[in-house]
Amino acid sequence: MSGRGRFITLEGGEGVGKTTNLDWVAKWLTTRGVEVVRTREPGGTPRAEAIRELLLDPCQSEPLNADAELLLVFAARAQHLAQVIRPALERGAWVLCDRFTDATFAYQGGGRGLDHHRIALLEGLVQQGLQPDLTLLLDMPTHVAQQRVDSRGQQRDRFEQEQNAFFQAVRDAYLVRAAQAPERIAVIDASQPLADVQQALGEQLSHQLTEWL
Ligand code: Z5A
Repeated sequence: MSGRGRFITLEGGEGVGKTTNLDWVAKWLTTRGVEVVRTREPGGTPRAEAIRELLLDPCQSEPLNADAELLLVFAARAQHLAQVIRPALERGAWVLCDRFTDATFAYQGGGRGLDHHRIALLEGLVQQGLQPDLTLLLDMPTHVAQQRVDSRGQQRDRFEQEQNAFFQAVRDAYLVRAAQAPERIAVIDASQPLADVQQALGEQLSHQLTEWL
């Protein structure tokens, strides 16, 4: 395969199975001869991972201002794009990223209630027109996803400590984005057994590959 690589993102609320399925998608692509760069947001480089720590820190002594949160997300993204995503795409590798800017519209827009136009302004500034070629949106009812997170038994980060209304607003915002960009965002029912989720992911990827190759 030659030319610019493809940029694929996995999205969805917490606990929908992004991390679990990222491995599977990476393997699916690798067995078809694609060089895959697996990464995540916020994060993906040492400095961007340091920003991630700030964003997820549940420390209650100083609340994080919503605008500061938004700017930190885009600061991490600018670094990630410069160090990892753009160089990989330019050399022809495919980038598989756990969350990207749809998460910002969902969490900072839907969840925090920030104005979408301000998010779009930062998106234009930082991304200079770069968008994912395909987004796989794992969707499921928030209370079921919460049960999955609880069953992992790990300490909850700053986002995971939010209430159900926040997660519902995030889910709604994701679904609005999917309805606005159906050619890019494929919605997958993540409440199914894992084998069925992965079958749906495989079908979506096969369909895209036929279009791209
Ligand atoms: N954030 C933001 O606010 N703005 C932004 O622009 C960006 C991010 C980019 C960190 O993300 C936080 O950053 C995120 C939003 C914010 N916070 N939240 N919430 P993250 O991706 O690291 O955090 P996360 O969404 O909480 O990831 P997660 O908890 O690791 O969930 P996941 O990756 O979607 O799920 P998983 O770990 O693969 O699966 C959860 C469990 O379910 C696990 O035990 C699996 O074995 C199980 N599982 C998975 N699939 C199934 C099926 N089909 N059936 C049954 N069980 C399953």
